[in-house]
Amino acid sequence: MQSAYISLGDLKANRNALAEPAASESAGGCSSSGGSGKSSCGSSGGPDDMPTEIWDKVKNHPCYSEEAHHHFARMHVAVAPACNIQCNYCNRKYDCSNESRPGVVSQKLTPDQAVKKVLAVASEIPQMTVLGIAGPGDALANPKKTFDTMRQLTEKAPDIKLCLSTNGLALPEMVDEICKHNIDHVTITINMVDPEIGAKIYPWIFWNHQRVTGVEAARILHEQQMKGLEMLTARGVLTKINSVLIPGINDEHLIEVNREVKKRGAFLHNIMPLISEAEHGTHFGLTGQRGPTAQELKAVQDACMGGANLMRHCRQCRADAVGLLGEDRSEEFTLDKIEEMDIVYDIDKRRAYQEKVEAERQAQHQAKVDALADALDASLIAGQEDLKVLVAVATEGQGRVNQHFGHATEFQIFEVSRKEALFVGHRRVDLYCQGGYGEDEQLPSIVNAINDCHAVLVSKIGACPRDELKAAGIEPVEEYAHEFIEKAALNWFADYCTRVASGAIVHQERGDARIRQGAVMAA
Ligand code: CLF
Ligand code: SF4
Repeated sequence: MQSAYISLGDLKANRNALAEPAASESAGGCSSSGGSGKSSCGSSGGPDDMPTEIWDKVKNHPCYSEEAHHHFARMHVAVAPACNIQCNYCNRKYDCSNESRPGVVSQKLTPDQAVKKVLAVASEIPQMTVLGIAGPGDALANPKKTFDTMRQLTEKAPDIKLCLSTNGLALPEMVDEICKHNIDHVTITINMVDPEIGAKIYPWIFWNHQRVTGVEAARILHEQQMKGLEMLTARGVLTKINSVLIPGINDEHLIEVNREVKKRGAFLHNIMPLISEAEHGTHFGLTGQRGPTAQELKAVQDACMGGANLMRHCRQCRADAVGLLGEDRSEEFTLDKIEEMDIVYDIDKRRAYQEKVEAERQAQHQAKVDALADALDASLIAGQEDLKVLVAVATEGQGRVNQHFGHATEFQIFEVSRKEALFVGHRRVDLYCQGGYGEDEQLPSIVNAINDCHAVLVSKIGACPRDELKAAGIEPVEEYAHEFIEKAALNWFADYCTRVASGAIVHQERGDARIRQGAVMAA
């Protein structure tokens, strides 16, 4: 059995410390600072909780807004193969077209090829609003290719938001260039603010033409990351911090990371589980370092609430991902297929389509607001004001419960209470339906993946998985097929509270769940 490195008591103590910031924490300057202490990212239905200019930057960015990620897509172009550091969780040699995780890529592109691919995707997927450069190495360790791509796109596809991610080592010297190309969104991966901890994550960095190792390497990296973050904040660039949760190394420390990045104006903090399957050949994978369980990940994220805003809907994308988060359409846009496409980049058509998508997203937001009133009433009647439960949802987009149980390769997880239906993560699973028949051997692993949930909301489910889920204590629910997710989750919650109040059922706590490492995306 795996040991739990994270003590909930310790996390609570740290969380209390977080709730009482030092006076110096008001520094950091930018109006985009993640200081509102919300439990998830800037995702409201309107600019009511942030300045208009920030809202304009996040409203259709699928990573910076949880609501937007149900409706808008992003794509990555793999123009940045080199890296200037080594992380113990990275091995870029491994490629598999069925595998989804950072550093994995099928085709590396030149800037010209990348631009052609972006225009091809933009003409086929009008809701694709963001272009990111996320490797497969480090975007800023390949500055010529990265900025050449961005420069061309500013001219040829002016309505697409530009985004990049970096380990931060080369960031301070690149901030001018980032601003010059109107790159409004930058992600920095920051796993530590203590070089002693950093030395356990980074074996070396390449700095001033030589390899530096140990604590000294981590110290340089840390200083560059903090300096780069402060410079971006001062220039009004929205920054997101990605942190990889590595049990036993930086789990409790990530609360300190959250505090430090908030102080420096980070807009969002994305805490992701370590992926460390041995077959990926990473140092951590080969030495048996495990990733966190679902409950461990959620405990650290919950402990950070009150600090920098949290992102919980990250899918740990490939460096050539295309589509909505959680889906991957990169196979439709290989270089040979693009050659045969008739590419028509029609900016007016794209705008018209995106306006329709935005209207749908506003409708989803309003449905959520309306359903909250029902949930509040029912929980009060049931005497369950403090009740919170997790529900799993099968969806193929548009923010609706619109997928069959057997077609799901991931479930979205919402924590429902009388106050909200909060997106808290997703769980990848093996496909149950294998072309007309159900694969019963998959069921135990699917149950394991959502074992902490009280219900699973689907558009349809067969008799066999229905019975097995019920036996495991998870309620299969079809009643809300094709409704907006939050409305469906809140309505189910209201019904659940009513049944508890009437004595029809007894509320019981659920157990932990397993986070599936890597992902099989193909059906
Ligand atoms: Fe890509 Fe990253 Fe930009 Fe998004 S991804 S460069 S901010 S456009 Fe998003 Fe993918 Fe998570 Fe990254 S879900 S891995 S957070
Ligand atoms: Fe891999 Fe990114 Fe780390 Fe470089 S910074 S070693 S590409 S994970």
